[in-house]
Amino acid sequence: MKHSPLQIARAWYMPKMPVAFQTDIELEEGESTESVADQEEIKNLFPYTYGQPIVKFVPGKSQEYPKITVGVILSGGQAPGGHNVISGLFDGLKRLNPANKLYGFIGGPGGMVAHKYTELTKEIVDAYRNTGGFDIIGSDRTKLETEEQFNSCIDICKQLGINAIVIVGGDDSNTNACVLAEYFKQKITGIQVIGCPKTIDGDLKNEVIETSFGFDTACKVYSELIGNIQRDAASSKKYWHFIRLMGRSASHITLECALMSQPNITIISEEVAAKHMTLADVVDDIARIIIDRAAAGKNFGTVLIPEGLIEFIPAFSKLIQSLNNLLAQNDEFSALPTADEQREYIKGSLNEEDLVTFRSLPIGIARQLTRERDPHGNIQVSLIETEKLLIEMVAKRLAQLKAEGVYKGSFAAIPHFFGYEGRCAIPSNFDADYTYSLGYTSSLLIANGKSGYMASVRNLSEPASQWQPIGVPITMLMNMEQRNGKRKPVIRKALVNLNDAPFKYLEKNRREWAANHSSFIYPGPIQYFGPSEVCDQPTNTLLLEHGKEV
Ligand code: FBP
Repeated sequence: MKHSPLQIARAWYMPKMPVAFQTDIELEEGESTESVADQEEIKNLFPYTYGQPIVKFVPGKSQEYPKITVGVILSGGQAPGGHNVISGLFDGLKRLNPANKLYGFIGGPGGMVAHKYTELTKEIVDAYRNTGGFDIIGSDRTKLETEEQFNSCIDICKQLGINAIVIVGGDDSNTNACVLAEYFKQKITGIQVIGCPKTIDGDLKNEVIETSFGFDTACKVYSELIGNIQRDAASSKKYWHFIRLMGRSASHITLECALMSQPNITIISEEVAAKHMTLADVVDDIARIIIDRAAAGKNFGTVLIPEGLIEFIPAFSKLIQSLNNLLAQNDEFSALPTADEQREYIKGSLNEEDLVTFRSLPIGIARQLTRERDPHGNIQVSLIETEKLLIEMVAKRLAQLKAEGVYKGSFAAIPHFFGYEGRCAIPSNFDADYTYSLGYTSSLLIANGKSGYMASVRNLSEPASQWQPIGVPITMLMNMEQRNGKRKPVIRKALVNLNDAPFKYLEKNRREWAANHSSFIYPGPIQYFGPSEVCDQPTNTLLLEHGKEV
């Protein structure tokens, strides 16, 4: 197979590691923990894994570790660095005991249930070091929730002699990990389960997990593209670019890309919700900036839009909730043969308020809202073309204002959606290093008998040598939420906090960025080799959250 020069060079990259891994270690246990909310309910649902302590790695005596066999699963959407979790896990296991074995389940949690697996040998792992994608074993979004599924997982573990499973995933997948760990303990199987925080969305973070992997690389890829578009806009001076960015619910990606590229307009869903804005308010805000810029002779610019925006506008979030409840396992709806019949069915089932909101949407967008939910009950926001909706509404508003003599400019807009472009990029040095350490940490948690834990690495705004690996009990991150029309235990998603430094930085600077395109930043492509200040910088979000300058 032919490889690019960068692929060849990257294969030899040695991820930087925390010094903590250079010595023999032992675990130090902290106090017992509580879940972030709904403590009694979570405790009752997870009696075997609730309340475990956070664990730290401290220097210890050299030990002999018995042979173990581990199975790894990549779960959910792709995120740069997944392959390095596997290489870190593989190397960690082999360092503990060269006889240790690693299996990969093919095609995500669904592959484990269906007993599809492959042994991950050195040859296979070496071919994927520092590469993007999840193609080494693939992924899916199967939700593990039935006893039949759990027992099928136990069967395959017994068949392969697997002592522990590592689930690499986002909030839903690590909820899977927690549920599985609980079941395995309850059934006294001895099989351990460890999770790893993955998602480009950046919303799997909290006091003990500083960021999810993939966020760094994905934001850098999108910011490069935004920067290129901004230079094009500033050169031709004739287009407004409406750029929707992935990230499902939370606007972390949009915020980070704004900090990196300084666009004219940045919409943050969490702010829209906090200010109880309607869609018309959002449109008015955009139109106001377009009008001001037009008055200064600038009929061009950039608008960043988080893909989850619509869910944060109160009327739409209500509508989506009603649709979620209406469409959950609704065979009658699914059996309707045409889109028109489905639309009529929905119109006939919604209450008056939701119906007004539903009718206010262009038919195409309304249809996108009724598309099938993912197996975890999430609406598939990546399929909702909010950028086109906003262009249409802003154009209408500007036409009205032109008729009133308020607006004298010209408006030509181009829609963009950046999501899949960044999910499988070659991981940045940060993600390559971070994920390798997460895999390595997982091997140590397993060797020390832990289950129902997530691997975490802290102090990430410092050089990798100073990073601090820890183990975080997953029940600590959980609360109860409404999913598929039912109350379920899930890991709490971290939305953008409007009081935190990253948003405050945007808030302080956005007026100037709106008016002045000389504040555009052109981040350029990710650099993999070169000076550390060019190659190893973490995201602005991480730096600001740690009180650093950007
Ligand atoms: P994960 O949370 O599973 O990592 O997925 C994140 C994400 O990339 C979202 O940003 C996006 O909305 C969604 O996946 C798209 O899902 P799909 O890959 O199924 O189209």
